[in-house]
Amino acid sequence: MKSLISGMTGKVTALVFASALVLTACGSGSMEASSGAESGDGAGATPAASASISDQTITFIPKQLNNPFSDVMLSGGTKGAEEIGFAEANIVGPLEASASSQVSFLNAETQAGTNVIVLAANDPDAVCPALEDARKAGAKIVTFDSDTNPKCRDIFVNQVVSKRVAITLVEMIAEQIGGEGEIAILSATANATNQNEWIKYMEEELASNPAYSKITIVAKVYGDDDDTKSFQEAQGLLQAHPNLKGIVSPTTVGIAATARYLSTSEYKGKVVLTGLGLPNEMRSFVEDGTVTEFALWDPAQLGYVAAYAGAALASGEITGAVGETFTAGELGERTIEENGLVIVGDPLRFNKDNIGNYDF
Ligand code: RAM
Repeated sequence: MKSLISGMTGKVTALVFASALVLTACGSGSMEASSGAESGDGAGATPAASASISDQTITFIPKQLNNPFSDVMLSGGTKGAEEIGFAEANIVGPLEASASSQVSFLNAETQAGTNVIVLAANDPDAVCPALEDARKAGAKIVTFDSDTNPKCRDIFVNQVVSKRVAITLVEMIAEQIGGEGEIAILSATANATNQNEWIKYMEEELASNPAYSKITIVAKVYGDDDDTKSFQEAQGLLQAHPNLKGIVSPTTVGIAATARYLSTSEYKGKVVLTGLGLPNEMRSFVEDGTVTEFALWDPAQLGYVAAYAGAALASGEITGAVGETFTAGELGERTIEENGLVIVGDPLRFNKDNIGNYDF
């Protein structure tokens, strides 16, 4: 299998996996296409694969290239694509996560006749017309990390149930600020479907759970998943809100930039920071006492399951209907839920006691 990675610069890097020929030769045989039928569970049973994956191509489009979270997620995606035996796996994407930045990349995939497109949408609607064109041309569409409007894709592979992410974030900030005080949210881009879902459910949880009646969100700011902008937004929050007790940053770029700012500021150890972060980026801030606890999932698993979902769609094993099942390689069987949703797992919390066990 051939793997190509390209960005806005037009520069193309070709990587050839040593094991590609062997895996391609296995074709769709490695997909466990008959898992639903074997389980004998009736509703979940699906027909065996009909189209050969070894003739098909898959392209991953993250929110943006050069985001460490995307890099880990894509490593899982290409690992899955290689195991499955796609003829070719590509990674393309914009260098910034603005609403319409992915449209030209989608159009290029349609032109190229790509069979499976796996997309982390920067906006629920901006990509829809381009996705519709891709589907008309025969592509299967899987979203991961951040969904588009559900009518514009076949399946959304979501890391964790969105409400569960929000509840975990609220629990962590409440525990760390002692249950009361002003908090702020430092998000990614203002249009990101995933971020906005999590923020909506956080606000609902804070408003409806009496345990949180003394916590108030005083500001929501957007660092656009840009390190410098996130750093400046963190600085601005602390200047504008002298009584701020804590910041929740549900983005790996935002939490790392905020931690860097806090770690050398007068607020270190006084203003709490939690959210969603990569253990490898946050380790030093946990060790130096800037951050007590934050959460995430394994982004590689998200990419890996998305690759298998794409293969199951492209082979005809599943259609995206509720109750269908497919096997996501070593991560086992997954079931399609309401609204074409596939859930990867639970959030993990990282703190000084366990962060040493994780390497991503
Ligand atoms: C950032 C992105 C991504 C989100 C993670 C937690 O890297 O905003 O979409 O899922 O953080």
